Amino acid sequence: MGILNLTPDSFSDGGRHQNLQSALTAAHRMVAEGADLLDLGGESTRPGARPVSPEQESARVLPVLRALRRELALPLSVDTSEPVVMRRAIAEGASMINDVRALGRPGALAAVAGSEVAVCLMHMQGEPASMQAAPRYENVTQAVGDFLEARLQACEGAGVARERVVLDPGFGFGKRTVHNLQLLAGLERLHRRLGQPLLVGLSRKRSLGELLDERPVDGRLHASVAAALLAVQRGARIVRVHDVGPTVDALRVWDAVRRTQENEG
Ligand code: HH2
Repeated sequence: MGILNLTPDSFSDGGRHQNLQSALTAAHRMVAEGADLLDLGGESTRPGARPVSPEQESARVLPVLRALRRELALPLSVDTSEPVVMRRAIAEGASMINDVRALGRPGALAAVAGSEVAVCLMHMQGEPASMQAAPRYENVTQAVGDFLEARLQACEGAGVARERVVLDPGFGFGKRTVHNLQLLAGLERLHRRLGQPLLVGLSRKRSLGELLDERPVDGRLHASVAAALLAVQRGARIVRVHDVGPTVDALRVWDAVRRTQENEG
């Protein structure tokens, strides 16, 4: 999943796409590099980010979604927590709603229930404005599993079949580096417990910088590729990444080894 941030303030690539053409060029590039789907976002969720209105978010995302639906055959996801934006995105042909608030806002479940889109439910402790202030867990993998199971049930209760649901542990969302490491180390267990496809987003995130002696965002490419590979090896079905080409290369090597291993019995 290639990330297309249409925000002025995203943590690693904010402000890059100030006009439609530049967003479309970036999307085409990610597709040429091997992306299977794209995730369009109009609200930054980085720690401390300012909220935007549904109108602003729609104005950032919908024109790009509309144009890409005409130009590309691959599925498009929209990263939003706002029911109004969800409904509009679905009407414009989005294939997935990716919600870092796991369809927790009033009206969000209803906004997707009447459609056939896939949904990604993510775990977050707190809200972006304050989530990194003091994240605490007794057992992060257990807590994330409990939350995602409950949200999956809420979806089913609202008429969203589990076949439509992808789950995401929410790396970096109300989690310290140690929590992110515990989650990644325990991802296989979490996957077995939940029994749903998992999406993982670690690309360029702060924990990777912290593991590399406070490396800034633009020096986290290799760490991001390693993290994506580790996630896929542990069962992630979708990895949400900024650097599609390098990630696809790494996953192709992994896939060739995996196939060979299977054939060798
Ligand atoms: N991470 C970000 C945004 N949306 N969605 C899912 N499902 N999983 C994630 O890990 C995830 C997400 C944050 O990354 P980015 O989009 O690059 O930054 P920003 O929120 O500042 O736009």
